Order: sequence, then structure tokens, then C-alpha cells
Amino acid sequence: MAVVADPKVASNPYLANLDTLSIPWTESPFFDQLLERERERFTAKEIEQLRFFAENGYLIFDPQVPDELLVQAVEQLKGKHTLDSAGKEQRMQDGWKISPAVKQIATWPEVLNKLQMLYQRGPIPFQTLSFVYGTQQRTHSDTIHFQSYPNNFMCGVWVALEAVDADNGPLHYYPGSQKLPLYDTSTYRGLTGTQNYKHYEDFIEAITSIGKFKRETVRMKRGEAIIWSANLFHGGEKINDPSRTRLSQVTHYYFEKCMYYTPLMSDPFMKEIFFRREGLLDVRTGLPIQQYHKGRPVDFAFPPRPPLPVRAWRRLMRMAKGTPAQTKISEVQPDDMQGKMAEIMMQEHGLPAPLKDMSVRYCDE
Ligand SMILES: O=C(O)CCC(=O)C(=O)O
Repeated sequence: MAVVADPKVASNPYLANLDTLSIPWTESPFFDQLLERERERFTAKEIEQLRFFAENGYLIFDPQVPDELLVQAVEQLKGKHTLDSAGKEQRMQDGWKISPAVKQIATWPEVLNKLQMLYQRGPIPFQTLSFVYGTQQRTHSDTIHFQSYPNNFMCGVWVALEAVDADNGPLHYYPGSQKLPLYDTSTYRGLTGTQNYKHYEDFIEAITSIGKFKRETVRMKRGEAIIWSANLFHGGEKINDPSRTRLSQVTHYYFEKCMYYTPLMSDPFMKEIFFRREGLLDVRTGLPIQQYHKGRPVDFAFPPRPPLPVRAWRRLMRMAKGTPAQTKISEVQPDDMQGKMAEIMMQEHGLPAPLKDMSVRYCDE
């Protein structure tokens, strides 16, 4: 698409270079202008891929991972997955710690180069999930689990370790849904915490059910990869043939020079941010990832977490007292939903009395 030379565009400070705005450039309001300016750096195919990713929020490509490596990534985890009640292998998180092949796929140069191109920032692989079977996971966007500050410097790369078709539980996604606003627990006035995740999933299902976005499933050849952007709605389709495996690996990546946290567990305006710090390791080096706040390295000066027995004991005590976080939303009348939510949040976070006023204003909005 030709971009008309406009004197106002020439003087636009946000076109000075690619990171004058802290936003992935394919999501920038100035993406067309930036791409036009940078086009010499890319091949025609890359320009097509950049445009496709900006428009649809995903990209399928062949990273040319050798066949032996795909086989080893399965073999090296054989017998090491935990089993569900039916004796089937469950997904394994961070198999890269025990499988050199899983690690090699997560750090595969063609993948890292593609991410560098799409984000114009250094990608950092930080988590792998290895699947033997389709997940049948409900539709979600990764931004509820993994967010960065500034936003959206995160993506998933899913590699087919065998062919995937309509019957072994392919991925599904909703092209263009990445352009929706960022939703967190404040959007649907939900409680934070994994025990309340179902309400997030119900909310996303309600959005997809109005038919604004088209659901697509993907057939993939062994070795092909799909990159999805942080805010793209995606999930796992139903497994039509339960006898079939769906061997696959997803690696989650952050990008350099951000802070990293989990919105599902966070309530920033109650000063609660669930930072990902301990355990957030760069798969390439096995070392913790340096985080940055507006360009300055962050030195997390948090007190060390109490040891596991102490945390377990506190958890037991909370459960014995019937922690408010366990309150079932279904018990709350819709009319009273906002007020009740605020009340539960207050109890859950044990806030001092004066802040109650704040909850009243929140309810009256
Ligand atoms: O592999 C799948 O079926 C879904 C994976 C997924 O949703 C994720 O890793 O976020």
C-alpha cells in the first residue's frame, strides 16, 4: 500500500525511530508509515508477513527445524509426563529443563529471527509446554496470564511435532481479535486468582458467541509453527478421535526491556501486582531475566518469599477460615454483583477500613 507523503507525517515525532512508542510496532497506529519507511530492510515476503501479522494477530511459517529434533523433543520426555486419572500424559511445563531438544526448539534461530522481525525487540523464551494430546483448552488470550509493562511484548510460538488436522484437537483462533482492548479482571468485575479463572473464560466465550470474529482452526504439517500475538483469542479444539495424539510444543516469549506480570493474579489499583520474578528464567541461559521500568533496570527489593512449609501452613489456615477468595460468584445476585465484588475484594485483601469509601465510589460508578 502506497503511503502518501504528507508534510504532517514527515514532522511526526513518533516516526523518528521504531521505539519512540513503547508498543509492538505491528500494533502501532503508525505501523503503515513505519513499514513504508523501513521497507528497504525487508524482503517482499517479510513485508507480506508483517502486514499479515499486524492484521490477523498470527503467522504460520516453517522454521526449518530438522526432523530428528522434532522426534527427540518427544522421545526425551517419554515416560516423564504426569498422568491424568485415565492414565493419559498431561502437558509438561518447562520440559526444556530436562530435554535439550525442547530447549533447542524454543531457542531455534529461525524462530528468534522471526520474532525479532515482528517485534523489533529481542525475544526471550521463558516457558515451554509440551503436549502429547490436544488440550481442548477454552478460548483465552495470553494477556490474562502473561503481560508486560509496557503492554503486549509477549507472544506464543506453537510447533507441530506431528501433523495436526481436524480430528486430533487442532488449535483454534480468532483472527483480528488481538485488536480488542486488553481485558483483565477489572473488565468483568471478577475476582483475581486462578480459582476464579472460569469467570474470565465465560466472559471470553460470551464475546466469541456474538459472532463478531470468525473462529478458524488450523491444519498443520509436522514442523510448522504458528506465532500468536499476546492478545489473540485462541484455544484447543475438541478431540474427535481420542485414540490420536497431538504432539506439539508451545514456547512463550517475552521481549526485552519490560516488566513482566500476571494480570489474573494482580489488582494494581490495590497495589497488588503479581510480578513474575522468581522462576522467570531465560531458556537460553537458565538465568533470571533482567526487568526494566521505563528503560531503567529493576532491582526487585522484595522480602524473600517465606519457605514452602510456611506458605502451605498459611494457605491451610486461610482455607480453614473459609477464605473469601473461595466465594462462589454464582451465589451472588446479579443486582448486587458490583457491591458484593467490592466487598469480597475488601475482605480478601484485608484492607483497612478507610478504603471502604473507595469501594462505595467504585460501586456507584
Ligand atoms: O495447544 C493448545 O491446544 C492450546 C495452547 C494454548 O492455548 C496456550 O499455550 O496458550
